[in-house]
Amino acid sequence: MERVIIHVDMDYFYAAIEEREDPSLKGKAVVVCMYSNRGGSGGAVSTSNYVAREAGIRSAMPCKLARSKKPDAVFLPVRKEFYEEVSAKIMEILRSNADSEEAFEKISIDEAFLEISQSCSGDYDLARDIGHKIKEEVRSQEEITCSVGIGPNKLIAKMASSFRKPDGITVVRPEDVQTFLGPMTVKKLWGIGKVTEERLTEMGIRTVSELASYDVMELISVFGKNKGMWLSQAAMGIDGTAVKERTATDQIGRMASLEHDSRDENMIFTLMDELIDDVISKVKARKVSFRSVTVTVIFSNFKTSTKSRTLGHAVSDISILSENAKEMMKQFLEESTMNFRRIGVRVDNLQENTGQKSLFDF
Ligand code: DCP
Ligand code: MG
Ligand code: MG
Repeated sequence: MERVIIHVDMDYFYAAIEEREDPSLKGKAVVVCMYSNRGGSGGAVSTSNYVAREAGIRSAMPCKLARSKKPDAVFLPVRKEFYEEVSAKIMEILRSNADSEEAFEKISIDEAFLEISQSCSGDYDLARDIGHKIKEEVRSQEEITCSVGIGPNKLIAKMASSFRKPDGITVVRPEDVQTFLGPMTVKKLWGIGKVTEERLTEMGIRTVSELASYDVMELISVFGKNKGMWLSQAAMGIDGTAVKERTATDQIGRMASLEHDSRDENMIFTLMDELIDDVISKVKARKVSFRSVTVTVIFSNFKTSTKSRTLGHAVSDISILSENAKEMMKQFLEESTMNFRRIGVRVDNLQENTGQKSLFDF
């Protein structure tokens, strides 16, 4: 079956969250700034909404310069932890639309790839429907708009999502890849940096189609084997890399959906046992201990909630994980009335085992 990949990127993400939290900001220019810790007027723009962009304000620009371009804009400080929480909820919505748990790859705080080859059976009309469904879910659950790109691989999907922004959807079928990419300037090709762009310009290569028809051996002689090959393939719209979650190194966790949305304790605790077994076998394989346990519940309305506990000692013991995780899950059941959709168990604060067993291991 042909691969179909979706890339989703939130629109003016930090500023969109601030607008959502304070509706009086709507229609105004909003600039979210990362102020330097020296205080004063230093610092750079993290992002701005589209009203501010019309005034020429851009990410990474000094906040001072942004202020001079639009003195009546609202300047707000970055609230990274809060944006991370919103991001986690959005990522769960996105993940739930992928072919499987594993067919998902978050690539930054506001964007991810999902493979949907199976759910759309390779049909691009169905893929577009899934794209619209995702946009609607993100809008209704989190009041944020996003832009969606759909294509036969990650490279094309990523470039498609930025083609129409904000609130866009762009579908590039395999037969349209050349038409889509060809006229773009090489710097638009995902993965090409400033240095490469300049080198290509010196070689007289301006557009992606010029790069695609350039002799690959020449490219290799200039850029080396890997990069030269990659440039040539990317320009032809070829990208064989898989959608695959990057494993976090500082935590070990597993999530899974219940068979159907439910509050049935039997079903929930049975699934928890599976997740706990899995987490512990990874803990053992990596020869680490953990000092905190987190349980996540995603409710049937996609609202996400987590509880964490920090333990007195680092342990790698299944009974301690199980006891703590299940107590937290019981609290979730007591505090809520809604059905559960997905649950997760995670350990973090990892420490390498030194070889000496702690008391808890006996
Ligand atoms: N970000 C940042 N500093 C940068 C670029 C981005 O702090 N130089 C943060 C703020 C953005 C978030 O990352 O909101 C996501 O980055 P994007 O590049 O996706 O930009 P936006 O989502 O803000 O806007 P767009 O609508 O163009 O995607
Ligand atoms: Mg974005
Ligand atoms: Mg982004």
